[in-house]
Amino acid sequence: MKSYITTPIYYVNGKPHIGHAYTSIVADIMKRNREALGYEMMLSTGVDEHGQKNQEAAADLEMDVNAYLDMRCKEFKDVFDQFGVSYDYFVRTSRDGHKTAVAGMEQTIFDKDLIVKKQYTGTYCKGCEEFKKESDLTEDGQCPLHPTMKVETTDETNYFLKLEPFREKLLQHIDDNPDFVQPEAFKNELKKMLAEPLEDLCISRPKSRVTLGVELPFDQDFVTYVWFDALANYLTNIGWPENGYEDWWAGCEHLIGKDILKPHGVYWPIMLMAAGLPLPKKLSVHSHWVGAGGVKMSKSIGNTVDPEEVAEKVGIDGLRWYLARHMRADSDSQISVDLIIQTFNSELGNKIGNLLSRVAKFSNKNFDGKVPAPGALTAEDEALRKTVLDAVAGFGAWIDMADIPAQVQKIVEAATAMNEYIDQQAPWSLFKNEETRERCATVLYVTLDCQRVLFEALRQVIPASSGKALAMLNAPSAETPWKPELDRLPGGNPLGELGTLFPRVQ
Ligand code: ME8
Repeated sequence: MKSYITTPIYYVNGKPHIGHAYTSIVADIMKRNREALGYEMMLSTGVDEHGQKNQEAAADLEMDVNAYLDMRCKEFKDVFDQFGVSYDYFVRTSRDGHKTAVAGMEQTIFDKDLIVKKQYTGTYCKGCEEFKKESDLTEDGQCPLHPTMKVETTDETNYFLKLEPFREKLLQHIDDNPDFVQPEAFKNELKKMLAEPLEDLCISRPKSRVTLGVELPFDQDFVTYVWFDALANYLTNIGWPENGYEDWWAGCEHLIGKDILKPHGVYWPIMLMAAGLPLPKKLSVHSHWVGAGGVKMSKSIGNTVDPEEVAEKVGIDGLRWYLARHMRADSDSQISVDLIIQTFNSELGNKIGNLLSRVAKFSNKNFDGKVPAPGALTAEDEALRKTVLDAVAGFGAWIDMADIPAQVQKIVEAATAMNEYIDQQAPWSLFKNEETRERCATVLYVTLDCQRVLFEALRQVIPASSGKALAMLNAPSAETPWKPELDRLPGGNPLGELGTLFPRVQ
């Protein structure tokens, strides 16, 4: 079974920020989840190197455009590598094979008379890299998504793709395939976009304005509109138009933020239909991160969250944890360095890491460096074991993007239950008397084995720390396909080298 997950390819007109890190980290969590189920996986992420914004960003720094693209591309790649994004393919749209394939797709559509040349007068937003209708703009005539970038007036001849002939067919596809766009709120938004007749989509830019792009195969005075070129990455990454891409494509899921629902939900499916190609399996849409108090993140307010700065404080997994845990499915979620640190200390530090340290260190000291061997189990032991097994069950099954926070929440609840169990059972007191020492060993064993189960599941979310925790427990390697099971930590087994998993951050 094959599953192909894609992230958006990000504009390189600035440094990578928390939003970019988010979609790629979530994609990585989903890849690890499916790998644990035994799927053969492909994950693509990368950068969108064409278009006017990137071209102007290079000019602003007075840099050669190729040197600029190389520099930014490396910054994005470094962030994804640092945060453990296990991509199989890093996209650069400047790649020759990609450009040839894009031109091929355009020629196919052109030959079907679905592309027309005409004059256009109107407004253009560089932020969106899109022509705007008056109804798309705010009262003072600006783009609501890019209020600080002034929209420009253009009067140009360009090439346009006809969208309207495909609108009904696309609506039908959405209705016939209930999982095609998720969550429901975004599906409804998309259906609203498709409720009215669609205007033709401008798919070219004159070279007099934009040079950074793929030349049109049928008119060398133009480059391809950056969105047409960028969307095609999803196919060119897996080798299209050569054979061999089909199985990956059949299992393709695009992850995107809500800001780019229209290009992915309207333009891309119609481009594919126009080219005579099948549609991807699924479009999973997430909301946005905003600053504390619900304020949009901006450099001038000073409420942006720099992934590298956060990683210096709470580590890679501290950030991965917050991102996995706190994104809400269909409304914006708050993020700030303080919120990340608070969550790190209270959940990873106090609830999860501390318990492992306390129990493993106590076992190490009093049971000869070994996992204590258990005696008979009580009802309380069985109750905890069932709670933990139920809590991690979701990680042994397919997790949709929108369901990740709820699954992580269950892990927190299981960790709370483990802390309560330890407080009630008080193995430290049980150890003091000879006659309760066996009971002490059982309590420690139950806790350590439950922690093994918990960290086996958490490999999907915080892989590096979970690997360390499992090494401290000296747990046998988990099998693939993975399913949560009790009693795989042998009693009497030596413990590994112990340490502090999540050192407290002030
Ligand atoms: O749109 N919260 O690139 P882009 C969550 N090149 N996610 C966020 C976010 C936030 N505050 N800000 C950005 C482009 N993102 C095109 C894409 S794809 C064929 C071409 C994430 O650099 C989210 O995934 O503007 C969003 O959709 C994407 O970055 C936009 O990245």
